[in-house]
Amino acid sequence: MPVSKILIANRGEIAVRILRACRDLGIPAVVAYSEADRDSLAVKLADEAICIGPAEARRSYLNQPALISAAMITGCDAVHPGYGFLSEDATFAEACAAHDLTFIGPRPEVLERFGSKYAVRRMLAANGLPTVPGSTGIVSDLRDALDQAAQAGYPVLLKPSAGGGGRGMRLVRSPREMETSLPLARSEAQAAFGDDSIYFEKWIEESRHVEVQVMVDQHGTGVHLGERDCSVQRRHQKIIEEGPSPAMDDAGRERLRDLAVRSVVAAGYESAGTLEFLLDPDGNFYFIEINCRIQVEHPVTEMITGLDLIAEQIRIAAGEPLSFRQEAIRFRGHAIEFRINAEDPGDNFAPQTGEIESLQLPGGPGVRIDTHLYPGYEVPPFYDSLLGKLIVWGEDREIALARSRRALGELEIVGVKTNVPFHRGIIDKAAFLEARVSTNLLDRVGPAAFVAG
Ligand code: MV4
Repeated sequence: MPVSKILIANRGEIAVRILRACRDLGIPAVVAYSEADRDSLAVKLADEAICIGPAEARRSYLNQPALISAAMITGCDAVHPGYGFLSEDATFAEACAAHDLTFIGPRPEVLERFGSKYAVRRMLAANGLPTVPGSTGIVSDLRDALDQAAQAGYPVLLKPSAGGGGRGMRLVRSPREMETSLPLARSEAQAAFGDDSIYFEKWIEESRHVEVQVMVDQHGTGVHLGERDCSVQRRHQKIIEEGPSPAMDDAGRERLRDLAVRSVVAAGYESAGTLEFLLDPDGNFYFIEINCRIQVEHPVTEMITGLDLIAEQIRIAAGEPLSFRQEAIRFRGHAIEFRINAEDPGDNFAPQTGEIESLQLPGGPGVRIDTHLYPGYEVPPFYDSLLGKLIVWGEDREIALARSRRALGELEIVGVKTNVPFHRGIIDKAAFLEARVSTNLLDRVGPAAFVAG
């Protein structure tokens, strides 16, 4: 479990964020980069960097032998996978362990156990978490699916057990739709995840997406760090996240946070993790899935707690006990995160690439920017479109919103189209201001649009 030098096996803003945590902890770090990221900010800021392969992620950031060799060549004893890529890959965590490298995340056997969405749902339900009514297991065949859906009642949402984040889900409104959708969902799941196991849940109307951040050490002590509300999404991509949830009262919040941490500790989870819930209009919450990694939106939690989640995640992987107790965590104010993407809101959010000609970042009280951009940086076409995050804090939601307006006004990225104008629009929409955002894709886009993506 030693952690005395860390290989950062990721790119973009999260590579920079991890590097900063390493600096603050006094731990040397090595940035692993693809040929396309040679001129990246993480490489520029790093003490040491090593090329792990060509641009294509399969051959670099997903190339396990290349990453393990890079760690060994540079004398690292730990690997931080960031989010995405290999961050929840039990095989990679196992390969790290086999080479005496500490994987900064849950230990491989824990990742393995939390890898099946359906199994996790059952395990956490057994530990006291409310889940959405639905199939009692993986559906075996069409007959079984029809029988179980008739029991649960339509509409239902088919979910691949090996998937995550909404990928491959399908809405089914009738037995006839089940007949066509189940085989399609199966073959999609097989193609996308190499596993065609499908389960289903009743569709929750007008739900919000609320998630609880937890931290559990290897000695079985866990804390929650509050919840985030991620109800502003587009094609299952979160766009704006905030905390605390503006849709919950203090009693509901307390119950959710407490149940979440108690159930994962009982189930043997460890490291940083996030439990996702749907919140219905009556204030009922239902567990849907767990993310076994640090998430894009972790700064929301850092802003309202004043803690460094990456540093804590590293300490946990090193076998240290949690550095704070639940009672010592003070929640203060409200934070909102805006994901800044290289995409054109005027062209159906098509991904953009090109050179950042100039960059003007906002500042002042309550404003944090996590980005890998610099003037002259070339946004490569090979990866996701996240350019960075603007995170704004205020004593309450009103103040945070006012500061967000100010900060979004100051932010200017020239050279590549971004979704900044879209954020400026959203922030003044009544639905967002009054926290009435929810999804009812059933009415809004229909089932045809509700497929992988
Ligand atoms: C649901 C749902 C309604 N009913 N599950 C899961 C992953 C996430 N990206 C979206 N997920 C949903 N799961 C049941 N049983 C609706 C969604 C959903 C959603 C939820 C909250 C906020 C925005 C959303 C956008 C699309 C789908």
